Amino acid sequence: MKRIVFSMMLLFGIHAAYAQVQNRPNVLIIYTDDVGYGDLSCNGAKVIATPNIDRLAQNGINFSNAHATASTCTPSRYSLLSGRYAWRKKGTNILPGDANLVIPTDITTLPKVFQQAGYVTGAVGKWHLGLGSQSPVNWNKEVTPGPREVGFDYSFIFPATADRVPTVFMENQQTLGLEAKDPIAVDYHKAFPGELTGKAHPELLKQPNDPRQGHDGHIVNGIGRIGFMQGGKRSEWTDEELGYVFNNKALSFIDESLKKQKPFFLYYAIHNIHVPRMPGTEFKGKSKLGYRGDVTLEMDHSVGVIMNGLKERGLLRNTIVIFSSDNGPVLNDGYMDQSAETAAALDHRPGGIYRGGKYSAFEAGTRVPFIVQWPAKIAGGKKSDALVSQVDLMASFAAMLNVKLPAGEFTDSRNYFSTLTGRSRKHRDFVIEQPANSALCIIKDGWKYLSPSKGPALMGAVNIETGYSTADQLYDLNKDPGERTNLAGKYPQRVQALKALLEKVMAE
Ligand code: NG6
Ligand code: CA
Repeated sequence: MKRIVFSMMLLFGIHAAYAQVQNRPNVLIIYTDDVGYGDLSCNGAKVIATPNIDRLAQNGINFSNAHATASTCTPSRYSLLSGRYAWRKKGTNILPGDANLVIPTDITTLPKVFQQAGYVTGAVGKWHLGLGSQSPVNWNKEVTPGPREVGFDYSFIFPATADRVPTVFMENQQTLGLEAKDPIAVDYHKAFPGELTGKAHPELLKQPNDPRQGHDGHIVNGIGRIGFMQGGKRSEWTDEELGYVFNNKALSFIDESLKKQKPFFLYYAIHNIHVPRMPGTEFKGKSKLGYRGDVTLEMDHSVGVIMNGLKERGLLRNTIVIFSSDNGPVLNDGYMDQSAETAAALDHRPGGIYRGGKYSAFEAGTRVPFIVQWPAKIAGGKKSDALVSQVDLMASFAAMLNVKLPAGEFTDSRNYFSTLTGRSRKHRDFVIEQPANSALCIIKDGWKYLSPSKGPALMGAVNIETGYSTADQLYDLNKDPGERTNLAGKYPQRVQALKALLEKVMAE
């Protein structure tokens, strides 16, 4: 009898553990590119509607004080995936398209946390964290290390940005559609003889580049890019298809994970709304805001496609969906696509009430949209002004999954899972922001300190206020969220305290 009870207990125990694994939520991070806080209708945009993202907010929690760690792409992505501030590591600013992988392969990462908990992990979309360990990268064979070594079982990416060569897709770190007789070569310094460039042949361009900003190298699909490329003619993408291709790959990854009967973690890094903005044909001219508006509609549509896909597969209830952006907004970022003109004419403010934008130390640089939906556990329609940071996702999900981060391994990531899922109002003690020139800012208790730095107060071509100043700056974000009145002279002790805290964290 005893034996029977024992074996029943054992069986039950195994079953319970199995059920627990089965019940674990899927996790989908939709990480968009250059989408500003004010670009979404759920955050106040009036001249553009983002119904699919608004629905996420209606069914989840919309955060108004959430931060990317940097106001540019590579460092923000580095932090999200590694749980570490990028400014701790050299060479993690905006990378050229032929850079090597910047995330060390021997550290705990967000996807590795999920792998340890038995999840299938995938990365689809923009990468921009470098590939391989040898220079020049050989694009004609499997490039390693890459997403796999960072913790993704599956990857379907483009290497850097849509405005940088090589303009190809890579599936599991191999260039898609490559022909042996037409190998790819990439060079960021000199053009290949015989290859046409945007600089020499502006008449071939369907979207003119801004001559002040370059983007006049390799031409693919009638658009000039940064850098030069030869070969790989059959593997080059068509910009109008990027959204469609990535959506399909995201859904097929989900289907594969279902076949494996495992929960999934998908990092869906949507390429929109970064330049060059070249909407799918069905979105061209659909918005009032030129191509930037059109790709915003396309980006929102992608969210809808994936959410419908979850619904059709019966996965909506127990999937945690996080929608966010890697950095703040920019209008003219290298191409003359009418975005600045249309935004001005209709008074569209992509950064919302916040000052600055992409690249900048002011709030619009890192205060990004951040929405969490989880129907099984979160009642919808909530708003939160808790101070949260993308750097904390790794420790937060590790806590949810009961995965112990190795003792002795230093990270900047902290567990705020209960805040992110609306069960607590506990917020981050402080947030650190990294602008393009890496002169760090810190926010604590609603006060923001900007370190002094050299550099232009206005980035001319992109027309963005950087926040750079050789003087200390202090803003009271509660009373002055638009950072208009510098109170550093009035509150020197506050300045000293924030400076000291920043220095302490930097020295950790
Ligand atoms: C800048 C590019 C800009 C964009 C950005 C990266 C110039 C003049 N501008 O250097 O067009 O590609 O890098 O954007 O080259 S990010 O969102 O990936 O950080
Ligand atoms: Ca970006």
